[in-house]
Formats: sequence, C-alpha cells, structure tokens
Amino acid sequence: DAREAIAALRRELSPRGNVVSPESRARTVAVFGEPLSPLQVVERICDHVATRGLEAVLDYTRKLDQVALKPGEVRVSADELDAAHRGAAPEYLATIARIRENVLTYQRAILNRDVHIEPKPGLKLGLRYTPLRRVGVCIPGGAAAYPSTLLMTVVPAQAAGVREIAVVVPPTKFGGYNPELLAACRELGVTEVHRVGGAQAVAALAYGVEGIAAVDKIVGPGNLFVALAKKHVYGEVDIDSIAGPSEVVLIADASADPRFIAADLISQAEHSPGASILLTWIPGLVERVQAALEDQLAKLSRGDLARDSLERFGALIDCRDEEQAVTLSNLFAPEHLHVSTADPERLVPALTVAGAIFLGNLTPVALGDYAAGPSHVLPTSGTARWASGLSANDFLRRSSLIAVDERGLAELAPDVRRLADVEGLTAHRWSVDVRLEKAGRP
Ligand code: HSO
Ligand code: ZN
Repeated sequence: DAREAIAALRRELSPRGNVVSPESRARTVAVFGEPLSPLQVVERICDHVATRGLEAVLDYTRKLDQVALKPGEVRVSADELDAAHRGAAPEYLATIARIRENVLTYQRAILNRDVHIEPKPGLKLGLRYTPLRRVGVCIPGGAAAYPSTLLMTVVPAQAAGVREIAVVVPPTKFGGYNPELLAACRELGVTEVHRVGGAQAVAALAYGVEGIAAVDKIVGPGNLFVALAKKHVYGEVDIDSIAGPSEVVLIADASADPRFIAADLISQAEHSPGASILLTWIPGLVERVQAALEDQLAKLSRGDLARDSLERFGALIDCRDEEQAVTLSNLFAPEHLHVSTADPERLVPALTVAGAIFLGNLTPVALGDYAAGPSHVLPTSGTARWASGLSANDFLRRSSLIAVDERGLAELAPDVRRLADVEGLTAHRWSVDVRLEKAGRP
C-alpha cells in the first residue's frame, strides 16, 4: 500500500545511496591493499592527513583522483582566477551577480538579530550573534560542474559576515579546472580555492595542512567519502549536514499539468540518483503523468540517466484523498516538497516536515536550485524531521549576555545561595555575598 511504498523508499535513500563507482571502489582496494569499507577508507585518510599533512593530501590526490599535483599547484592562483573571469561570457557573470543579489537579499532578511531584554529591574539579558571566523566549502566536481552550489553555500556565509572562506573542489575538469566555476569564485569575491576533493579535502580543512589553514566549519555536499569524512571530523569542527541523494515529493491535484509534473520528476531524477515521488488523489493523473514521462524521457539529453533513477527511486502513488497525501509527505520528510495544487497555501500549514516547499504550479524546484534566494543545500534522507536547510544563520555563533546592577544582584542572590548550598559550592555563594556585603545589602 501507499504507506509501505513511502517507508520502503525512505529506507533506500540513505547517504549510502550516493554512488561509489566500481572504478573508484577498485582504486581504493588498489591503494589500501585490502577491501576496506568506505568508512574505514575515510578513517585512514583522515588519520594520515592529520599526521602527515599536505604530503598525505597530495599522495591521496595522486592515488585516488589520479592527478599528480605539486605543492604549489593545489591552490588556484589569483592569475588563474582572473583569467577565468576575463574569459567568461559577460551574460554568465551577470547571471552569477544577479543570483548573488537574490541570495543576499533573502539571507540578510532572515538573519538572526541580537536580543536585549530587561526582564526585571536591574537585570539585563541579551543574545549576541557573531560570524564564524573561517569556513570551508566543499563543491562537487566529479560528474558535473556546480556553480549553483558555490552560490548557495558561499553567499549565505558572506551574508552572515564570514571573512575567510576556503573553497575546496576536486582537481577535475568539472572542478578545480573548470573555467565557469573559477570565474564564479572570482565574481563572488572568493580568493581561496584549493584543488582537492574527497575525504582528503575534508580532513585538510578540519586539521589544517601546509597552505590550507584549519577552518571552524565545513559545509557543502559531496560523494559518500566526503559525507563520511564530514561525519568523522565533526566535533573537531562543525559541519552542516550529511548529504544523501536529492529528493522531491510532488503533491498534485486536478489543477496540475501532467507535463509540468513529469518535467519536475525528471529534473530531480537527472541528479542520478535523485528520488521523485508523486502523491495524488486525482483518478487517472498517474497514468497521464506516466505518458508525459515517456514522452519527455525520450527527448531530454539526460533521459537515460533519469530513467534509471526513476526506476530505482521513483514512485507515482495514488492516495485515498488529500489528507493521506499530506500524511505521507510528512512521513517521508522530503528535501523538496512541491505543492502543485490550485490553492497551495491552504495545504501548507499541515505540511510540517520538508526542507523547502515550492508553492503552486508555476514554481518548479529548479527555481530554488538556481536562482530564487533560499539555499539549495537542504536536509535529505529524512533528516528534515529535525534538520533545516543551510542559511546565513548557520554561520553565526550565539553568545548570551548577562549584566546586573545592585538591585538585580540582590534580587537573584537568595536563589543563588540556596542552590549553591545544595551543591556544596561555597565559593559560588561567597562570590555573591562578598558583593552584597560591600554594598551594605547583606
Ligand atoms: N537539487 C540539488 C541542487 C542542484 N540542482 C544543483 C541543480 N544544481 C539539491 O538540492
Ligand atoms: Zn536540482
């Protein structure tokens, strides 16, 4: 039944669903001389980078990425960034600049603001936000170039006021040698770009190596090795989340155009893997969407990739009614939820569990992926139950502020004394008493 179908898909879609190609598996066996699990591989790499620094990073880059870099070639030079920027199409740079403004506008609007209250006379409390000092951003570069991910990670950090941003990107034609990506870095004012990927990049950011200073937080998506490495170094540094395959749930009523729905399902599936789920209670809609899917898969360039993904992680589900569609969506906790109904605002209050919600038939997920403003780094694998998408607020620290005058001190003193007595911490009590004594308020 529908509920079981949703639950089964959810179980399938862990970060472990991220592809490790057979070639990359074979390479790790060759490098380590034994068939280690991905987790064991990541632990070895992190330990080596922590102890041997840049030498280990270069060693793994040569053996795993099969790129031989000299120490001086890891960091993209200012000249290379300038050249990429000069060579880029003006319209492309204008697009990057416009999207940057969209992201900045949204991220600044949602930025947490300092709080100052005076709950009692003589007692002042507050909350102050300060940006993280230095952040590392992972940009994937294996299968495709992702300037959009650069925008959706770097610009929120900039909106928060982070001064030092280090981008790491694999040494590939879609990564650290990709002219569009480098031009976008330069356009965003990113000056520190390192050609290093995989677990070794995460470890370098976490522990610091020659030429790459340690960061306070690592954000951004990556393959299974990147995901596991972030998990491994968490605690040493902060991380954003563990990214799994991308997902969309579409809730559609009779107002939805089957061709729109098919395009939305395929656009998630072309991430390959990407999960695409349709929930509808309209009789016959599933069949019409199926026909539109066939039609479009035959025409789109990534049709074959998307078809594979749809077969593994796709589902077109006939629900009993609207209420069941809402329940199943909340149960699945999708990264992206698209409410393709005539009156989406009516359903949204009940749709409590989703990373990002796209309202109405004119709002495809691609708008959020590329241009609207909220970050496309969102909670996958059901983590939307407790996690939220990346935002400028994830680059802020909170410090609480406390201040009293004599009146406030006297007001809190009896309760402090009582608890200090219970805990037997006499100096705690005395630190209050000595002040009241001097003030002549015993
Ligand atoms: N849908 C992806 C983001 C992305 N789409 C990048 C296109 N490029 C995860 O939210
Ligand atoms: Zn996408």
